[in-house]
Amino acid sequence: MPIIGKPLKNIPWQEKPEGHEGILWRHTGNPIINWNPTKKTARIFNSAVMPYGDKFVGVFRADHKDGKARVHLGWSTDGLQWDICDDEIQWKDEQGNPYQPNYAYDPRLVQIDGTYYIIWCTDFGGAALGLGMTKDFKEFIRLENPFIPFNRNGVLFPRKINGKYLLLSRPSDSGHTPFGDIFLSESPDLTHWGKHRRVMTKGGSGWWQAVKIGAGPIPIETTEGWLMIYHGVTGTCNGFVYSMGAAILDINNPAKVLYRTKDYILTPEQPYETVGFVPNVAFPCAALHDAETGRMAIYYGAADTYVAVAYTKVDELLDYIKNNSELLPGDAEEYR
Ligand code: BMA
Repeated sequence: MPIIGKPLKNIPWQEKPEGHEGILWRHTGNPIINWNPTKKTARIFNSAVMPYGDKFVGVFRADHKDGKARVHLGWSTDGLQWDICDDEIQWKDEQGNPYQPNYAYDPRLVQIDGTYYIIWCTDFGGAALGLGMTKDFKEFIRLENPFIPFNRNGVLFPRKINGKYLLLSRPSDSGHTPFGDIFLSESPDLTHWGKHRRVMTKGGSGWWQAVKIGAGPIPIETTEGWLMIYHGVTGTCNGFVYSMGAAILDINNPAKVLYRTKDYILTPEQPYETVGFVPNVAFPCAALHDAETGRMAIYYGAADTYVAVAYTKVDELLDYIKNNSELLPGDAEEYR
């Protein structure tokens, strides 16, 4: 099995339905989180989960009933039924003073060398990346913002590569951003960032990713390279449509994309993806994976309203990406 990592015996899982043609298949109980999931929250979507002991922990994007996004903690024994705190995560700064972001959305969650890091989109005179850490999911410490505005979709690699932390991001504008490529930056200490590289560009023959692309779940280490699920956006008369694609990045230099899917691997089709607060959005932020069986459960926000899950097998997905790949002229441009 190609995943370089740990077994996850209790990964949520359903077998591929008979006759199903896509490389991903949806959980039959979707959506797993519905409208008004807690007292204070109107919608929970675009959220990150990971294993924690024999349970699962999640950092959830929760839009409150005042309309503003915040991040909340949640727990689950099966990865599907979630007990989500009604209050947002309480942060302290590095001096121990209370700190709350004005807004916080689209979190990603990763463990590196025994510490858990959360990256979200924060208000820093406009949309920028916020970064924080916790050792125990009880005390949360906010760290320096990695970059100046405007930027979104910060995704850390789950281990240092050549002694450096690596961070994918999508530089943007302060609004709904009609452009966007995936960039990689490195840091010796999670504070000072540089050696920026453009990994992947929007466009190509894939119209579904014509406007912008952004990294999704934490990349998964495999024998073929880093498996990266990402979102690709196109513009229609009715606004943006967010689909999912997948790529394989070089294991020692993830600035170099080796393969990426020409077609989307999932696009909004189901009612919970096509109808909601923002229709036609499938926005992946996390993926659980089991190194023993190759099973993978992708968590995605649907229509800016719900949390949904889709399944695949990593060996089959890697083969699919390799056999259905189209690299674009701008991909890994600064590397070449
Ligand atoms: C993006 C982000 C996401 C959201 C998407 C669709 O700019 O704000 O949180 O899912 O738009 O509305």
